[in-house]
Amino acid sequence: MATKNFPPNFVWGTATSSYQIEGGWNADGKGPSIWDAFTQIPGRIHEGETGDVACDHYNRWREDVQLMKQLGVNAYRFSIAWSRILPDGTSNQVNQAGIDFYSQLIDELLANGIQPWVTLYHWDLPLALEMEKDGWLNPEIADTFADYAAVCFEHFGDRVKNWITLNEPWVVAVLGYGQGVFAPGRTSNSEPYLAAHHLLLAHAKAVQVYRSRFQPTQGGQIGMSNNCDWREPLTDSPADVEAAQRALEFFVAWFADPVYHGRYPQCMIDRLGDRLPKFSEEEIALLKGSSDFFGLNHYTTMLAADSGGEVVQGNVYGNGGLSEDQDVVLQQDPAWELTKMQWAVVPWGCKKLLHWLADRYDNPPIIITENGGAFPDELKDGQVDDQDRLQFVKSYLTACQETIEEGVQLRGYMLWSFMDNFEWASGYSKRFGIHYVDFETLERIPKASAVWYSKVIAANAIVD
Ligand code: PNW
Repeated sequence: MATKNFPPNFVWGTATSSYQIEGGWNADGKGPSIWDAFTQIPGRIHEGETGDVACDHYNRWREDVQLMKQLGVNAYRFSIAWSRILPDGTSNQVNQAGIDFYSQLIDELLANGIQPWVTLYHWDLPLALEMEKDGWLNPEIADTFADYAAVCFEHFGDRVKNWITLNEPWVVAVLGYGQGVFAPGRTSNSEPYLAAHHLLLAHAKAVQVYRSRFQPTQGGQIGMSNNCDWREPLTDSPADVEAAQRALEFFVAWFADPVYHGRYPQCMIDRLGDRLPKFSEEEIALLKGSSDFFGLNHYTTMLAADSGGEVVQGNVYGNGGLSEDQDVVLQQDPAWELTKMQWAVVPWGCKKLLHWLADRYDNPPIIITENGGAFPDELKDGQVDDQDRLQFVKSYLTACQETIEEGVQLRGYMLWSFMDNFEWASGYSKRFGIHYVDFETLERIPKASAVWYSKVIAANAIVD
């Protein structure tokens, strides 16, 4: 077998997010977030579970950094809990204990040769902003977010050189405001487009603050992480080919076209009428070119067909949110292997998506900021032999490596996730980690996939 080498300086990382791992939900002056509230509503989360303790990373961060060091990653992507820094979401009150927590974590990472990749927003909006201001539905939030971002740049930007403004605005908009399965739990067919609009403006304003006040002296990079799964036409009929294209435009181009081209995709403009807000000339100027790299979270592939005008509802917690606006029906090939999320394992879809993005956005530097899978891990004799996850990562990394050879500028790969954690509406029932977490004792155990991943990183190549 030919050695599958990665380019020099390839970014090898793992990823997590604040609400999913930290716990310490009200420790040391932290304000509540919409996820602290949403998890209290009976019926919303698997077995009523919450992130109150999660992996207790808030207290075990030193141990976690040591595990990362053993893994050999050169990057770690984590998110800042906005309400740990600003308890009511505004910069009127800064919580020094929150600043100290992230500051120490950043120092510890750097002391161990690991570059922090910091996400500013991974869904845990300060509850005060939701209750008092209507969260992402209020245009004011763009400035509020930019103020919060400035506090982070000011305190951490001397050491953090990689910033991600938003994690998966599609999920925030569609699952939070469309299907209502994630916080704040709203259901609507217009609010997702409004929330998305304000998310984009929040990103643009935070980037403006960074570029004007911090980047010139601190010299880091900033971008956004979008989730996108591949959409393969069900048949080669022009209608299905167009349906797959529409599905991708409603998925990722919704957020990436404004950033790279300064406008929404034409098919959204044509189909949504007044439900799609408009950008002013000034906003377009702010948005266009507002990312130094393309952050991609990628998990699966689905087949897309034209619905022929038949009304189809978006499948809950699936990948077809707002399908009714797209006239697209999604399905899986029954031959595909499924993970515990019922997401299909289709590495060639990753390849096709990377090429699609490279073509549409003029071959930008891309970082895969999430990829991984939930599998039925079993702890046996103190070990987890997760060959299924290992094969998953191997197959996707092989696709990535080939795509790089074909000229796509893929600069890094971050495995989701560093450890098992609170998987949103699925609670602790879905394990994505390469470290097993015993949620009784909070002990962490490297799985077979972690041992294998460390060899890949050391070799800078895919190994057996
Ligand atoms: C991403 N969907 O979430 C998130 O960034 C992580 O926090 C999460 O743990 C991970 O993927 C695994 O789920 C998604 O329904 C959640 O399409 C749901 C969807 C996509 C991404």
